[in-house]
Amino acid sequence: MEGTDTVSLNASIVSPAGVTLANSFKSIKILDNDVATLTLSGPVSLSEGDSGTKPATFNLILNKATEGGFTIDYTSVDGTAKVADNDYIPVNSFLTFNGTVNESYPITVLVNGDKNIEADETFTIKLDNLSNSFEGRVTIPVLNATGTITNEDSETLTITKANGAEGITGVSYTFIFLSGYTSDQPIINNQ
Ligand SMILES: [Ca+2]
Ligand SMILES: [Ca+2]
Ligand SMILES: [Ca+2]
Ligand SMILES: [Ca+2]
Repeated sequence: MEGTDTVSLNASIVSPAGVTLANSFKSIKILDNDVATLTLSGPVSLSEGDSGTKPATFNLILNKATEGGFTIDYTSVDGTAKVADNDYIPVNSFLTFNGTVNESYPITVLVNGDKNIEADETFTIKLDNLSNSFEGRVTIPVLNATGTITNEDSETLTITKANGAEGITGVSYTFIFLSGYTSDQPIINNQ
């Protein structure tokens, strides 16, 4: 795939004598009708883990060669997964394509493991600011893809009587998770 080419014609009449061209320079544009597609892979789903990080990898693939390179920006956006909740490490950068066929680059988001009892949570990778669309002939059918962090944390709530002896009114209880688990939702006790 290439840009629009302009070809110049320099024509003149050799015979018969006395015939001239009104305009000996003509240029014609050769419109390139090839189209190339940038495809963002996804959605991605992965199990969260309890510690460290795990990569959630999206790939951006160019299916045809372009005449010249270009860049495109990408960023992560909170959904129910939140950077502020340490669910994942945000990304905000760009990829540089040279313009070769089947050129592909990964976009990797590191998901933080934790022992927080949560719902399955999502974030989104968004593409923006294609630096050269080659007059609209590089297309991006899907501009964003979802990452789902599957929560695998669960724990039994342990209830311990805190102040002891039988017959005492106003007994209090302690509710704890063993093994260092936490919950990002309030624990509702109907008793
Ligand atoms: Ca976990
Ligand atoms: Ca969370
Ligand atoms: Ca989490
Ligand atoms: Ca969790």
